[in-house]
Amino acid sequence: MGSSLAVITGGPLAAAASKSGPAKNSGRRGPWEGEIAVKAPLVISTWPFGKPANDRTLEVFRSGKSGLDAVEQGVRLAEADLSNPSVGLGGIPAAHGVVQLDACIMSGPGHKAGSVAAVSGFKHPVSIARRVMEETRHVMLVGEGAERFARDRKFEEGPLVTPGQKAAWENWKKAQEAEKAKAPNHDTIALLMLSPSGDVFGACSTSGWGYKIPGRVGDSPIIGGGLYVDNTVGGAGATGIGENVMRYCGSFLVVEFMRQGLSPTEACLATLHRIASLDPKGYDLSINFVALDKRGRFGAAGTGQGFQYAVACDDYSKVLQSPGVTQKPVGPLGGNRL
Ligand code: SD4
Repeated sequence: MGSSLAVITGGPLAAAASKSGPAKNSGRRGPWEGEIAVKAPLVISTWPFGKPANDRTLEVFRSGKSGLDAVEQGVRLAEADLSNPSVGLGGIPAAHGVVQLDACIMSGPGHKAGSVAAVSGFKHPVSIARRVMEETRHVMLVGEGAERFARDRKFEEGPLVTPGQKAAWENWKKAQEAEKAKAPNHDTIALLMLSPSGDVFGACSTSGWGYKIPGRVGDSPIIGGGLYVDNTVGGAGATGIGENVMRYCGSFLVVEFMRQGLSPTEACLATLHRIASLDPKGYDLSINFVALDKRGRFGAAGTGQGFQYAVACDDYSKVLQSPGVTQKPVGPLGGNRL
C-alpha cells in the first residue's frame, strides 16, 4: 500500500506502562498505527489469524460481492481453519466436551444485526447469524432453537470436536477431578470492514471460554458487546474475557468514543480506562478491542501487552502490535472469577 499508510510502531502509552500497573495516560496521546486515514476498502480483525481472514474479505469484496458477503466469508475462513482452536471447527469444547459456538454479524446500512449463541454441530455460526438477520424478525437465536433453525435451512452438520481437542478435554477432565485444571487460552475473530462507499460491516465468531459451563454465552454474539457497527461513525470488536466486555457494552462504547471525536486507538484506550475505572479488578481484565472509523482510520488496544491485530487495504496486509495499558501479558486472567 506504499506511502498511504503511516505505520508507527510503539507509542507513548506502551512506553509509559509500568510493572506496577497501568500507565497514567488518558489515552488521548498518539500517534498510533492507523491514525492517518487510508483508502477503503479497509479491513481490521483480531489476532494474527485475522490476516488470512482479512485477505479473504478483500478478495471476496473485489470479486464484486457485497461488504456483508465479504465479512461473512472472511470469518468463515477462520471458522473452517482446523488449526485455530478458538473459532468454529476444532474450537475448544465446553465443560461437557461439546463445542458451543457464538457468532454475530452486523450491517451498517439499515443497522441490521443477527446473532446466534451456544450453537453445537454447525461449523459456520456466522452464516446462521446472517440468516437470522435476513430471514427473521429477530436478532438472536440460542441453543436448540438456533440449531433447529440451521437444520431447517440445511446448514452442513457435523462434529466440531477434533481428536486433539477431545484428548485435551479428557486430560482437563482428569486434572479437574484432581483439582489441577487450568482453562486453556481462547480467542475470537472480530472482523470489521469499511467499503469505498463509506459503509461499515462487521462479523464475529468464537468457541468462547474453554471448558465453560455449558450454556455460557460470552460477549461475541452480543450486539454492542463483542461487536458493534454504526454506519455514521465506524465499528468496533472485542476479544478476551467476554464477561469483562459484555458488562460494559464494550464495543458500543468504543464506537461512542469515536463519535465524540477520538481516533480508533484513542477510543479503544478510553474504553479500557472507563471499564477499569468501574471494575473491581481494575485493569486486570484481559480484554482487547479493534476499531475502524468512517474516515479510514483504524486502531486497537488491550489491557495487557501482546495483543496483535491484522489490517488489510490496497496491497497492504499486516499483523500489528497494539498498545497495552499494563505490563501484564495478554492472556485470559479469570473473567468473573475473583
Ligand atoms: C468470549 N470473548 O467468549 C470471547 C472469547 C475470546 O480471547 O475472545 N477470548 O468471552
